[in-house]
Amino acid sequence: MNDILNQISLCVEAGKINKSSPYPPGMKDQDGADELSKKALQQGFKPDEILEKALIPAMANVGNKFSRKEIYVPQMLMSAKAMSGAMIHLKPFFQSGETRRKGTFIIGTVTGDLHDIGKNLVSMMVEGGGWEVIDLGVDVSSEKFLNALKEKPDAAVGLSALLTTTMENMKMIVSEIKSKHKDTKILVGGAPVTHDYCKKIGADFYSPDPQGAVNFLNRMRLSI
Ligand code: B1M
Repeated sequence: MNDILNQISLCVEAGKINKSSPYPPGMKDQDGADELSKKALQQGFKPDEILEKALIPAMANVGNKFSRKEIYVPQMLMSAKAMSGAMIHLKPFFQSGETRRKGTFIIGTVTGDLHDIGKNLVSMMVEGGGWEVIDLGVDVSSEKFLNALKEKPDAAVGLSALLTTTMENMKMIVSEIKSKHKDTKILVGGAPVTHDYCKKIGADFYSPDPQGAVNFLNRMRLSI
C-alpha cells in the first residue's frame, strides 16, 4: 500500500488524532490522521481511496481487536476520534455526492434511554466502515425514526438500549417501523439485548459489539 495511506491506517489503529494530540505517547509530535489525510488529498489521492484503503481496514482491525477483547473502550474511542479527524477532510466530498458511500444507517438510543456511549461507538465504527450515518441521538421515538426514514427510505436502522425497561420500547419501535417499511433492516444492540430478544421482537439482527453491526451492514449490502 502507498506509504501515506499506510501511515493513515497506522494512526487510526493507534488512535493518533492530530499532531498536537499527546496520545499515544510514542507518537508525540508526529502528524496524525488529520494532517495525513489532508496531505493525501493534496497529493491527489481520491477520498474513496483514502476511505477504502486506509480508514476502513484500520477500523475493521480495531473492531475485530475489540471483539476479541484485545483492546478496550478507551482505545476504540481514540481510534474512532482519529478516524473522525480524517473524515473532516473527506466528508465534504461525500456530502457533495462527488464520492459515494455504501448506504445510509440511521441510529438512535430508544425512547426513555439516555445512554449513548455504546451507541456512539457503533455510529463511529459504521461510519468508519464506509457508511453515511444519521445519528438521531438519545431518547429517540418511533416517530423520529420514521421521519428520518422518510428522507432516506433505503436506510438500515440501528436501535440501542441499555436499560431492561427501555429495551421494551425497542419492541414498539421495531413494530412501528416494520408496519410502514416492511423491508427496512433493523439491527439491535446494547448490554441487556440478546439474540433471542431480537428474534422475539421481529428485528433482523443482533450484535453484541460495533464490528458485528458493520459486518451485518456490509453483508446486507452485498446481498441486495
Ligand atoms: Co446507567 N445504568 N443509568 N447511566 N449506566 C447502567 C446501564 C446499569 C447496568 C448500571 C447498574 O445498575 N449496574 C443500570 C441498568 C440496569 C438495568 O436496566 N438492568 C443503569 C441505570 C439503572 C441507570 C439509571 C436508571 C440510574 C438512575 O438514574 N437511577 C439512569 C437512567 C437514565 C436513562 O437512560 N433514562 C442511568 C443513567 C446513567 C448516566 C447518565 C449517569 C450514564 C450514561 C452516560 C452516557 O451514556 N452518556 C450511565 C452509565 C455510564 C452507565 C454504565 C456505568 C455504563 C454504560 C456504558 O456506557 N457502557 C452502566 C453500567 C455498566 O455497564 N457498567 C449503566 C460502555 C458502553 C461502551 O457499553 O453501552 O453496552 P454499551 O455498548 C456496547 C454494546 O452493548 C454494544 O456496543 C458497545 C461496545 O461494545 N452496543 C451495540 C450498544 N448499542 C448497540 C447497538 C448495536 C450494536 C451493538 O446495533 C444497533
